[in-house]
Amino acid sequence: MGSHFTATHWGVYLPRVEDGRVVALAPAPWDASPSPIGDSVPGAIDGPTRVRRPAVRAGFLDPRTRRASAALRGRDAYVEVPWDEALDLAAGELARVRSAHGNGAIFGGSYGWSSAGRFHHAQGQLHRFLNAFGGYVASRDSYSLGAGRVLMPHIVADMDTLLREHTSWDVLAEHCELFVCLGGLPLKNAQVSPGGASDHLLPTALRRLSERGVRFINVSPVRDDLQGVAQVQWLPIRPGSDTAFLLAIAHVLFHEGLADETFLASHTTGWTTLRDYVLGHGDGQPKTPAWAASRTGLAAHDIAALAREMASRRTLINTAYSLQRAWRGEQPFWMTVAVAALLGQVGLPGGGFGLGYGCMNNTGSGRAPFSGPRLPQGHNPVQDFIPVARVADMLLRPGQAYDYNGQALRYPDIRLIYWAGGNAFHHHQDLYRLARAWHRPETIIVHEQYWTAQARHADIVLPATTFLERDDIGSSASDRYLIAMKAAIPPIAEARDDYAILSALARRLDCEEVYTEGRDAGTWLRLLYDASRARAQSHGIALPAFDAFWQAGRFEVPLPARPMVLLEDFRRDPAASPLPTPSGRIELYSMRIASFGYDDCPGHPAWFDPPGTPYPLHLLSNQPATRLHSQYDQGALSRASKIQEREPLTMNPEDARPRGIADGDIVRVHNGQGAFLAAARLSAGIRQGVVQIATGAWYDPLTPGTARGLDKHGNPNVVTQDIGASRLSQGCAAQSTSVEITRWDGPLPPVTAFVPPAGIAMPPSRR
Ligand SMILES: Nc1nc2c(c(=O)[nH]1)N[C@H]1C(S)=C(S)[C@@H](COP(=O)(O)OP(=O)(O)OC[C@H]3O[C@@H](n4cnc5c(=O)[nH]c(N)nc54)[C@H](O)[C@@H]3O)O[C@H]1N2
Ligand SMILES: Nc1nc2c(c(=O)[nH]1)N[C@H]1C(S)=C(S)[C@@H](COP(=O)(O)OP(=O)(O)OC[C@H]3O[C@@H](n4cnc5c(=O)[nH]c(N)nc54)[C@H](O)[C@@H]3O)O[C@H]1N2
Ligand SMILES: [Mo]
Repeated sequence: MGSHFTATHWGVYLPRVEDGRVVALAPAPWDASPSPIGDSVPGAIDGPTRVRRPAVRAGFLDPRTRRASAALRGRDAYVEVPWDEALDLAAGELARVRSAHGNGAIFGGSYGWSSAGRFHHAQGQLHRFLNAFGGYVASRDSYSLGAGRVLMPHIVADMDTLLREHTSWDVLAEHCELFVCLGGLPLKNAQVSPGGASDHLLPTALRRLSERGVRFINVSPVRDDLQGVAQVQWLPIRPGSDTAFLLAIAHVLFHEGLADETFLASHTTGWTTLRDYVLGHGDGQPKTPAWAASRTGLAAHDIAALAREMASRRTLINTAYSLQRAWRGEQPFWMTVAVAALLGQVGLPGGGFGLGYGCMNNTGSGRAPFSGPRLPQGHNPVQDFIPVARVADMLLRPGQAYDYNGQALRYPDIRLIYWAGGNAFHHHQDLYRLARAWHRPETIIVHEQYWTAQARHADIVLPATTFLERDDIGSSASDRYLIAMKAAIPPIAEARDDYAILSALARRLDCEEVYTEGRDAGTWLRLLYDASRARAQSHGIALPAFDAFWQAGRFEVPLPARPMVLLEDFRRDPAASPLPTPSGRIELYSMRIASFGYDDCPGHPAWFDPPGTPYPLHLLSNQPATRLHSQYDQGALSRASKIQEREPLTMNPEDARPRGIADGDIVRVHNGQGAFLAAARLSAGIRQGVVQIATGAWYDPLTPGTARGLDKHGNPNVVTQDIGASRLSQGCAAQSTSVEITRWDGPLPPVTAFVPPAGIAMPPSRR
C-alpha cells in the first residue's frame, strides 16, 4: 500500500505512508499546477476531528427522551456505541418510519460532494440503498447551478451537455480576441472538478491566451478574480447587476445596427420581443448604458465602448456560476446567451458564450465527455422531490404549496432524514432557520468522516472511511485520467465504507440482495469499470481490461481528433442539428416559460430592480481557495489562512475607515438573521460597498441552540437569505445578501468547531 496514485476532487496525489500513517500527499508529477489543498489531508485523517466510532445523541439513545430531545440537536452530548447497536437502532428507525408513514416520509436527497471515487460515492450509495428499501424523497438540481440547470434546457440545452461541450482552451487560444468574463476566471476555483481534476489547466491556458494577445475584461466586484494575464481591464461591477450591464450592451448593439440580425433570424426565436424590451418599446424605458450606469456602478461610456469592441472582434462572453446563485439568478445566464447571439458568434471557434470557464478545472479541457464507472441507482417509486435548496422550507412547511418550473407542488411531510457525503450546515442558507427545521424530523442519520456540524446535528452518526482507506476509481467527465485509487492505509479506528454500512443495514431490512446483488466492493469495481467500457467505446475510447488498468494505475483519455467548439453543428445547420428546445433554436423569448405566468421570470430576459435593504454592505460568499467547501477546513492549509483563527473577510479601506476597522481586526458581520465573527483584510481590489468571505469555515455557534446567536468562526450562511432565485428554479440565492459590519472589541471567544462534541473522547495522543 502507498505507492499508488489516488484522486481527490482537487487533484491526483501519491500518498506517502510511514509507520502505517499517511504523512504526505505528493502531487502527480505531470500536473503543471497542482493544488496545495492536498497538504491538509495527512494531519486530518487520523486527527482529533475524526469520527472514530458509531455515536448516538445522548437524548436520542434513551427511548424516554428520544422524541422530546429533538430540540437538543446541535448541542446534545454523544455516546459511543458498538456497531451492532448503532446499526440495529438505525434499521429500527427506518423500519418504524416506513411502516408508520411510508417511504415518502424519508428524505434522502443527501446533497453534497462526498469524495472523488465513483463507487464509494456516498450520495450515490445512499440513493441506491434507499431505492432498494422502497424509495425516498429526492432533491433536484444543485446548489452550484440551481437557476442555470432549470433555465438552460428551455433556452439552449441542459447544463451538463453544455458544460461537456464547451470550446476547448486550445481553440480559444487560437481564435479568441476578446474574453469578457463576468465573475472573472478565478484560479482558486479551477482547482476542482467533481470526481477528479487530474491535470490543472487554467494557469497554463491563461498564459497561452495572454501570449496570443487576447484582451480580457474582468467584470467583477473583485479584481483578483482574474490574474495571470497581461491585458486586462477591470470593470468593478455592483454585485447582482450584471443583467442591467448586459441589457445595455444589447441596447448599443441594437441601437447602432451592430446586432447580427441574419444570425438572430436563422438561429434564434423571439429576438424581436427582446429587442422591443431592450429599446423600451413596451415599458418606455430604453435599457441604455446611462440607464445601466446607475444600477451597475459602471461608467456609461465604458459599457458603450465595450459593446462596440465586442461587435468588432472575435468575442467570448463567459459567466461564472456565482452570478446565478442569486435573487433572479436566471437572468444573467439568459442575457449572456442573448448577447452572444446578438453578436452572431455562437458556434464559432473562440466566440459565443461560456457558462463557467474558471469555475471547474475540466470546463474547456477539450477531452471527450466520458466519465467512468457509475453505480446504478435502481428505481425510486416515490414521486415527491424538492428543488435542492428548499430543504428548510420542506421541513418547516409540510403540505404547503410552492411553484417550480411550471409545476404546482406541495412539500412532503418528512419524519426521517438520512444524509451521507454532504454538509447542510455548510451549504444551506440562513443556518439558524435550518437548525430550527432540523428539530422537526423524528430521526436523523448521518454518515461522516469528521465531526462536522452535519454530524453534530444528527441522532445517529456512523463513521465513514476516507478515500485513502478503500479501493476505488476516480473519474470525472472531460478529465485527463481515470485513476485506480488504491487504499493507502487500513480504516482509521472503527470507520467503515459507506457501502459496508448500508449493506449491513440492508441485511437487517431484508433488501440486501437488491442493494448488494451479492457483490463485495472489489467485484463491484470490476463490474462498473467493465460496464463503462461500452460507453467509452461510444466516445471512440478503447479502455483496457480492468486488470491492466488496475495494474497501470491510470488511463489517459485521449484528446478527440476534432477540436471541441460549442454548438458548432447547430451553427452550421440549425435544421439538421436543432437544439433540444421547443423551437430547436436559441430561445430569446420562451413561450414555455411565459406560459408558466411567473412575474419573477417572464418569457424573455428582464431586469428586476432589487428590493431595498436596511444594510449597507453587499456580502459575497465565494468558494474558498484553501479547501473544498467545508472539507478539510480543519486541515493545515485552511487553518494557516485564518487570522486569529477566524476566516478572513475582504473589505475596501473606504468602507473600513468610517467604521474604525484596521487590517487584521476582528469584526462582527450582522443583519436581521444573525451574526458571525471574521477577520478584516483590507484591499482596494474589492469594490466599495462590497465585502467578501469564503464559505466553509465550520459552523461554530457561541451558544448552540440559541436563536440568531453568534457564529464565532466566520460561516457566512448564518446571514444569507433562504429564498429561491425565482418561482422557476427555486435555486440557491446566497449571493443576494446585505450586512452591516462593526469592529469587535469584546473578548474573543475561542473557536471550538474542531473540538468533538461532549462525550466523545479525544485520542489521548492528540490532547
Ligand atoms: N453562502 C454560500 N453557500 C454556498 C455556496 C456559496 O457560494 N455561498 N456554494 C454552494 C455550492 S456551489 C455547493 S456545491 C455547496 C457544497 O456543499 P457540500 O457539498 O455539502 O459541502 P462539502 O463541504 O463538500 O461537504 C461534503 C461532506 O461530505 C463528507 N464526506 C466526504 N467524503 C465522504 C465519504 O466518502 N463518505 C461520507 N459519508 N462522507 C464524506 C465531508 O466530510 C463533508 O462533510 O455549498 C453551497 N453553499
Ligand atoms: N478551491 C475551490 N474551488 C472550487 C470550490 C471550492 O469549494 N474550493 N467549489 C466548486 C464548486 S462546487 C462550484 S459550484 C464552483 C463555483 O464557481 P462560482 O460560483 O463561480 O464561484 P464563486 O467563488 O462563488 O464566484 C466566483 C467569483 O464571482 C464573483 N461574483 C460574485 N457575485 C457576482 C456578481 O453578481 N457579478 C459579478 N460580475 N461577479 C460576481 C466573485 O467575486 C467571485 O470571486 O467552484 C468550484 N471550485
Ligand atoms: Mo457547487
